[in-house]
Amino acid sequence: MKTLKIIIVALFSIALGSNAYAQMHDHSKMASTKTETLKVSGNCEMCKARIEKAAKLDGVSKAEWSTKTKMLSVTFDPAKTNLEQVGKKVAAAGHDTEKVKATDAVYDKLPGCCKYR
Ligand SMILES: [Cu+2]
Repeated sequence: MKTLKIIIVALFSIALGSNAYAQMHDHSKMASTKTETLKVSGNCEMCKARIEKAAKLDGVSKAEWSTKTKMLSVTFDPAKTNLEQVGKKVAAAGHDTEKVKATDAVYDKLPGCCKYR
């Protein structure tokens, strides 16, 4: 009976996602992620989806961009990536950041509603 309980608990943790489980129970792991913000140019919900998708590099656990403040909040593992790499990726998707600007070629391909310049 006890074994069955352990199996159920184990399956439940897998269902929750190993990352969520680790974050809830391993405080040292929580401290190893960092959340930083970066200004990213854009307009609409389509931009939001594009920016957030581009920002999700390996090591990035959360990326959220606000259409109001134009700020991208990135939660990442500093051992795996950094804000500069995220910025480069976002710029490559067509959105200017503080440090890295999108090339004209990429920018020109954005849909009309997304032209922020
Ligand atoms: Cu847009």
